[in-house]
Amino acid sequence: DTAVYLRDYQPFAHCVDQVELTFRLAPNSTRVSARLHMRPNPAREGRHDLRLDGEGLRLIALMLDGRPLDATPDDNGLTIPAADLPGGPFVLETEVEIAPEANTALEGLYMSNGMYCTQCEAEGFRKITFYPDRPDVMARFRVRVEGDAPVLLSNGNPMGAGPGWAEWDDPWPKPAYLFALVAGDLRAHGDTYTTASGRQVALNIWVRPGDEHRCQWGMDSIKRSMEWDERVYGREYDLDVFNIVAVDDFNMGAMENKGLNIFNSKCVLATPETMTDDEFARIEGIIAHEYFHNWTGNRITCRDWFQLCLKEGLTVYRDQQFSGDLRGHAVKRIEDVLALRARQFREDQGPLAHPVRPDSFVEINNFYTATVYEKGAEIIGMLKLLVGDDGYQRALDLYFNRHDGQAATIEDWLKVFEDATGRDLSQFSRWYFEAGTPRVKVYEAWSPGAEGGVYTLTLAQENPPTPDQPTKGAKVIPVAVGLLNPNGDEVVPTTVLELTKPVESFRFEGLATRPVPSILRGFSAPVVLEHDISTETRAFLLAHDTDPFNRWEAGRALSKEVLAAMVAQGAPVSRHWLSGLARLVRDESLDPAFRALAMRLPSEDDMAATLADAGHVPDPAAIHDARGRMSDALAAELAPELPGLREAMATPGPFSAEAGPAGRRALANACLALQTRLDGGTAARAAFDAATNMTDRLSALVSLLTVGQGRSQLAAFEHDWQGDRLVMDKWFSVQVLHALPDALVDTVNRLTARPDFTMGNPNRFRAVMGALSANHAGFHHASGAAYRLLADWLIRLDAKNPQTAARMSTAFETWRRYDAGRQERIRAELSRIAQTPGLSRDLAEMVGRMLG
Ligand code: BAL
Ligand code: ZN
Repeated sequence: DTAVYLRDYQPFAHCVDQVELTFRLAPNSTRVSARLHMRPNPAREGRHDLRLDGEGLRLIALMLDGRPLDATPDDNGLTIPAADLPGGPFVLETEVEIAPEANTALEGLYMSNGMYCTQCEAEGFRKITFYPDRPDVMARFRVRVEGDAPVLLSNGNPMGAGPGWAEWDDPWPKPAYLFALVAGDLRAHGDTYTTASGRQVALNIWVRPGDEHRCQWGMDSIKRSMEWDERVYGREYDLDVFNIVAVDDFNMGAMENKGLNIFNSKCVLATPETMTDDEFARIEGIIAHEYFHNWTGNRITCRDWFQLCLKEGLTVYRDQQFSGDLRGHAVKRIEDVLALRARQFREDQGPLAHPVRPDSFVEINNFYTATVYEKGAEIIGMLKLLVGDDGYQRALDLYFNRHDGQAATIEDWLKVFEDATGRDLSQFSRWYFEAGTPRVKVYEAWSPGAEGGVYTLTLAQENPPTPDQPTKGAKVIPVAVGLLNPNGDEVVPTTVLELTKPVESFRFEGLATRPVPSILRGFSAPVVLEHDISTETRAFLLAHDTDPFNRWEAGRALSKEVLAAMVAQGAPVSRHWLSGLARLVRDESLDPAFRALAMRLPSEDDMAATLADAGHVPDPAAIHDARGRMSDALAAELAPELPGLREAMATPGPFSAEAGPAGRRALANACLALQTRLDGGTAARAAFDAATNMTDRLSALVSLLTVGQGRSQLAAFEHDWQGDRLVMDKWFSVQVLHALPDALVDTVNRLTARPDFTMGNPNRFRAVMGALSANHAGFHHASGAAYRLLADWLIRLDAKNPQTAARMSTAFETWRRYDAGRQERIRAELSRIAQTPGLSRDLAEMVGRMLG
């Protein structure tokens, strides 16, 4: 058993007070010298061996208090016996050699386009030097970088630089996973920010020469994030410089290294011509996320990796609040819930389900999941609802005061809320420790009376079994409810009901007429709501609900019901749905972004999940066809208005990526997609030619591809952008995503045969292989050819980059939803992967869990 267990946690036997690192950079022979100022940890009695982590390091020299020491590393590190250590403080010095150019896993120190960069979370620092690579060991780092690159960066404040060298000092103790180093021919887009207390901070976004003009939006986003965190959470920045570097080859979106955030270039570089509105919004959110980590993650970090949600759930929650404040809460909430259901509910429903705070893992990289991040954020939203805005603020102030400079746990986090608000959170804590999506069933009763009627809402919760957790206790579920009268007026405004028992009833008295309930407003808890209501009632809520989330949700539920009936019973497109949705799309009093979201039909994967949940075996081809017919029907319903609506949504003047104009473009382009189903592509071709920004250009292209057209536009797009990696990722991706099911495998094979397809760049790999599995009907083609193709590529990638291969294997996590033939084909591919000689621990753990 190679698993690590939470129950085995012990503090590290030694403390590291100060680290001095010197890097002499060379692509194949970088020398790293480390001086660790250490002492025994008073929290651990007795004398202990010193165990340092280390992987792939060639040990050149080892000294203790200035004297050479003889010790031989094993595969995972180096042990210095207690007998060799003095009883008090000591200095351990090591020198190792590493080869950044040979590092294709993109973990530790590696090279990307001739530039040195690092990724240390979670356990990459051990690939740089021998060190206690665990988050509860926090130390001050001083770093000297020597190399022939013009720019040499590390964490903290600059202490001096000259030709071929630079020194950095980080005054804030930090765990090794926050270490960073970047060296290369970089150019800065610079600015400054003055904090509330008057600290002048130099801001820089470092990019490859030629990319300087793509940094303005990122810089604006940094300043907005800094101002927001001061205003909303009272948190200021704490160094003299804040650096961001854009890197092309990166496994994640971005990384919050102290004072030196490293970003996947896709998540920071933006111009109107190269990035879509969705990407602009995402960049703003990710910059905020990494910046907010400075307090929630860096100043207060995690005791061990089981506590990952402590920093990630909270930081996602904070970036969601930020984006909601800047871009509108209703639309942001809908987008977040769409993502939560598409990724986290899907995870909870399959073999990879795990608690927000897991209690064991084989490879921690496999736990950077939607459950830890997004469900982790949902839990914080629920806590805030339960303790109120004031209680939340008091708890957060206490958290920062009590735990600043510490490596904390979820127990510490909950205790802060208990101490600040007096609330007992022992039952609530189940949200962290138990996997699975609770289901809440709704029953209604109405008794009229002379003094006014009584309406009773009965809520029953179920907590379904998940791997290793067959039974669970009742959760504390905040259910936000409002009541409407038959005219659509709100008679009971939003009230938060606290469901704590398996079944509970809530009474509303003095009502003149039987109300229509609007339940789980704002998606107040991450649960599946089961409420048998008529199509008419859903249409009523779609027309009248005063809660914008639930108004959208009513339309969504209706769309799913209609689509399910079309797939399962061959039913026609419902008139109720068509007229209700069309009315909403026409309603000029509503935010265009909201109308565009309402027009978006449930994804094919979402429909497969919904059908499986209702006890059907989903047929991917039938879902694809029915969804197409639904779009055709909506297009026909709105046909006369589509051109006018698009015109009304025009955004003249200079481009702005703010929420207002982006929402107008979203609605215009949703209309264009429908128009293309009616006019043979005339409008989309014209829109493609006329487009002055990537949002409009790509939308026109996708509209054409969706109806089997767009060849010449693809060629034009390639001609214009062939030298631009980030834009070409989109070109690769849309062809795969919108390939007809029968043509998917050929499309992928054609694209992967091109010289500009490479496994070395995770963005390019994901652009093709991520789209392969996201093309639901094509991926689940009955032949199983797409399953085989993805498995082949995952096996190939695993040999170079296990982390990305393992993450992309989740394409198979839904396999038990489908029919016996598809199940057998996927199982065969998973088994084939599992039996591959030399498979990484990362991918082995994932396929092992999926096979169950
Ligand atoms: N800590 C890994 C990247 C992120 O969540 O910000
Ligand atoms: Zn994060």
